[in-house]
Parts: sequence; C-alpha cells; structure tokens
Amino acid sequence: DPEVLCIGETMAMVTSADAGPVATSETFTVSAGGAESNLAQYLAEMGLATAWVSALGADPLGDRIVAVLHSSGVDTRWVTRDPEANTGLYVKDPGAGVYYYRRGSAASRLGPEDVRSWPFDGARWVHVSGITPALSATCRELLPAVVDAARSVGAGISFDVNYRPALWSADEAAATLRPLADRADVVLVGRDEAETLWGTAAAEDVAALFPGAGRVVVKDGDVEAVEVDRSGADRSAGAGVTRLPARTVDVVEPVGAGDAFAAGYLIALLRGDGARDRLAMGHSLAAWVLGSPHDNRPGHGPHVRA
Ligand code: KDG
Repeated sequence: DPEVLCIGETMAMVTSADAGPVATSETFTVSAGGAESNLAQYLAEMGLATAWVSALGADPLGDRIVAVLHSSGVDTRWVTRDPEANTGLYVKDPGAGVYYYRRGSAASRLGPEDVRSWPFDGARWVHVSGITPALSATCRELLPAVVDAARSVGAGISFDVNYRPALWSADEAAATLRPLADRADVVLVGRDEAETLWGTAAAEDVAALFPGAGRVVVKDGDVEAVEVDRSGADRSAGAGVTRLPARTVDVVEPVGAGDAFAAGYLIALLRGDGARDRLAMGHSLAAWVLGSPHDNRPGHGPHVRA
C-alpha cells in the first residue's frame, strides 16, 4: 500500500518541441502537468511508495498521463477514469505564459465523497495544494475531507499554497486557503504569494498566519528559504527559525521549481533530516529543475517510450 498520497489534478501538458511560439510551431510534445503529480514523481523515484490519486477522462490523453506517471514508479491504482468528462489540458507558450483548458475536467468533478474510496489506511503522509479548491465547488469541499481522512489515520499533511491567478481572485484564494493551511503539518508558500494573498512577506509573519501548522516554509525565489518550526516537543521554547540561501543557477524555465522544492523538502523530512538538510534538499531539487526546460525530472525528457 502507498505510504504517501499526492492528491490533485494533472493535465495533459503541451509544449512546443523547438521552444517556439505555439501559434507557429510545427512539433509539440505531450506530457503530464500537475503540481501534485510532479511531486509524486520525485518521491517515487526516491523510493517512497507514492500514489497519485485523482481523476482523468476516459480518453487517450488520460492514458498518456497514466503512462508518464507509471514510468516514474508512481502508483496510479486510485486514479478513476470519468467517461463523462475530459482530461484537462495545459499549453505552455514560451515567453507568453501558460494556458489552461480545464473547466469541467474529470478532476474538477471530484468531491468529498471520493475520499472514502482512497487508500488512507497505511498512509504516512498526504500532499495537497491550493490549486484543488480553485477547480470547482465540489473540489473546494474535497480538501477539508482529505484533511479529516489523513488525521483519522494519523498521517501527516503537507499543503503547498500554489496560488494560480488564472483560476481565481486573490481575495477568494486568500480566504479559502488560509484555514486549509492552518490544518496542515507543513505549509509551503512563496514569499511573493504570501504578499499577494495576505499582504505579509517576512517568514515569521507568514508563519503567524497559520498558527495551527507545525512547520511553515517560506520560499523567497533565488534568495533563500526559511523554515519556521513549531512542531517540536520543545514548543515552549518557541519556534525554531532556519534560513538557507538558495543556490545560484542559470534559470532556463522556472515552472515546476516549487514542486521540486516541496519534493526535496518532504523527502528529507520523511527520512528524518534536520531543518537545514530539509531546506538544502529543497534547494537542490529546485536548482535541478530550474536549469531545465521541463517541469519535472530533468534528464528524463518529456516523452513516454512505449
Ligand atoms: O507547479 C507546476 C504546475 O503549475 C503545473 O505543472 C500545472 O498543476 C498545474 C497547475 O494547475 O498550474
């Protein structure tokens, strides 16, 4: 049974093969794009029994996503295929940004009742992100149910804020995401993101937004990452604050760096590393993906070989 569950939407990701604009490129690659499944791939490759749990359309793009995740060793047994909805699509246009075609997607039709069929028994850790509540009204009810299920089996919860402005307003996101983050054991948030949503940027102030969360990690791009840890038995001694500068890298494409950081941090946390090593592992995986045009697993390439 899986020890880690990563729950959230993955879309078919379309990128031009020659890095040219979508409007004129002739050749495209299709891979899997999803914050939570990006993380699942790193964890699986590090040897953790990891399941990505979600829904896809009963379509060939859904088959392709399953194939990509399989090739990284991710357990996809709990991915349902919805015959009445499509797999979401995500198009990257170099220089111009990303375009979503995901409204009404199979994953957007997930809801709190789905949690009952997911493999929480035996899970040690559950990872979710702030993208999910932006997808639909039923998805908004999903995360509280996931948190309840994780708590009921004693699993830890990580929550990556992942504010996506294309999906909802900052006001709505700020109000919805704060109580969810407050219930997590680990909150990962970008300094810019915290500033946009809650008008707070200093790590200690950001951590104070989520007093219920054991550890809050604030990532300040190419500057540093800061962990505020209030989880220990020495809680009375106050929060432990650890800061670690980011690595210097030539950035090829930043998409996916947050997922890589989160994966590195969690891999280190789950194997019992201390705060400095948790941040260092986050920076390492982030640097690796920043220097590559891919969203995840640089070196593996976006293609699935049959
Ligand atoms: O973190 C990278 C993700 O943004 C990308 O893979 C797509 O999950 C995605 C999203 O919803 O933006």
